[in-house]
Amino acid sequence: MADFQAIAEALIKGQAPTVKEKLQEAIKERISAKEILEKALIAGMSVVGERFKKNEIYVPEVLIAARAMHAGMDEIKPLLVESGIEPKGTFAIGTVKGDLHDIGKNLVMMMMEGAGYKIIDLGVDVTPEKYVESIKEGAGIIGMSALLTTTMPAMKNSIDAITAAGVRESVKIMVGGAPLTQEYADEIGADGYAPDAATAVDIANELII
Ligand code: B1M
Repeated sequence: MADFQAIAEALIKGQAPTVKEKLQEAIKERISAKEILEKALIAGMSVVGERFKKNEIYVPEVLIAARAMHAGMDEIKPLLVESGIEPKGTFAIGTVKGDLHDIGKNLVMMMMEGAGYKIIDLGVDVTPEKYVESIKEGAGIIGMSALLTTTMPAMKNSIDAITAAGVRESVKIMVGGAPLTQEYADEIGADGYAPDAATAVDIANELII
């Protein structure tokens, strides 16, 4: 019988080879990819998110856990595709125009992937047009990250471009990054703000209901 708890624990500790090995065993036992995803990988990543939120672990540990999660995802992705399991939603994320900081953006991306979202990584220095294109490609939630006070206004420009393109109603917009606040998010017309990567998952889950 597959030990989901042991897989989740190996993921939390960032033990990628163990995660891989245990997943291969679970697959041999014909456990469904959906069950593995939910009970082992997502369960493990949500513990990582909670611990990160409480400052019990830091960026390096999260990155190592995310690497273990990716190793696990590689094993089950073909099965997920075969079984036609729909992702929770499509999340396109990028650091706004003029801004090259991507460590926080990548953490948010990994947590969202770990929570069952399909990811479109727009990268850094993302123009308003690129966000608009991602909505046309199926993104239901847009994530914008900014680390510089000088690039925060690019978030408003991007939201304005999305509105001008006539697609604002078909998407939810979440913003974050060290200089951001809930007040600023409200002021520029974002739907959600998250101070950290784990909260970003909670907010996204609320936004897609
Ligand atoms: Co830069 N940098 N940097 N930098 N850099 C800061 C941000 C700065 C505070 C340093 C300082 O002066 N004390 C300062 C900004 C000052 C300001 O605007 N008020 C600064 C500056 C000025 C600059 C340059 C202008 C420096 C120069 O060239 N003169 C330049 C700008 C380049 C550009 O972007 N155009 C620059 C360049 C760089 C490096 C390239 C050297 C490097 C980036 C490497 C990279 O990202 N690949 C860098 C770094 C590393 C930093 C610091 C040291 C660390 C940032 C970081 O990665 N934090 C930073 C100082 C600091 O914070 N101590 C600094 C860790 C990361 C996990 O946190 O990104 O906040 P963070 O993400 C968090 C949350 O904010 C949230 O979740 C994450 C995880 O919990 N979050 C979201 C982030 N995005 C989210 C999106 C969401 C939700 C939550 O929804 C979509």
